[in-house]
Amino acid sequence: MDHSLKILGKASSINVRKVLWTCEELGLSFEREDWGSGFASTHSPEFLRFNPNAQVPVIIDEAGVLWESNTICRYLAGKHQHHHELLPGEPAARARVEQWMDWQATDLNSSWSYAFMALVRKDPEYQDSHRIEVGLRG
Ligand SMILES: N[C@@H](CCC(=O)N[C@@H](CS)C(=O)NCC(=O)O)C(=O)O
Repeated sequence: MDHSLKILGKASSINVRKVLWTCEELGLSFEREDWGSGFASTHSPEFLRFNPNAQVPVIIDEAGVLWESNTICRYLAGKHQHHHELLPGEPAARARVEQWMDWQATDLNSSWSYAFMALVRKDPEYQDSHRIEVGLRG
């Protein structure tokens, strides 16, 4: 089995899951290491070398290091385009894929992430009750 693709990031992260889902759709094999809160720290010098934003996912392959989940998904889909149509080349069809990816990463994510960090991750830095309430309303 070819393990030339390495994914850095815990599987419970939604942003890592996007990459795992893309790999599944494309039939790609990979190695994955657990990084992120609860696992190896993304603030360690070792990780910051890969992504100075201290966030997962990161991938490493023969082309180098890449971070930012949607960019990684587009890259993998584009690279393996010869047998899949995850990312169409035709502009209008491609735009319809990308509009959902951009909407998720901007509008959707920002509407619920504060409440998620407070109530699910229980992060002490996310304790503003008004912002939690707004997040729950959506
Ligand atoms: N815009 C980034 C966001 C990445 C992100 O928010 N990752 C979170 C996990 S979902 C993270 O790394 N948090 C820090 C940690 O878990 O230590 C992307 O889409 O890749």
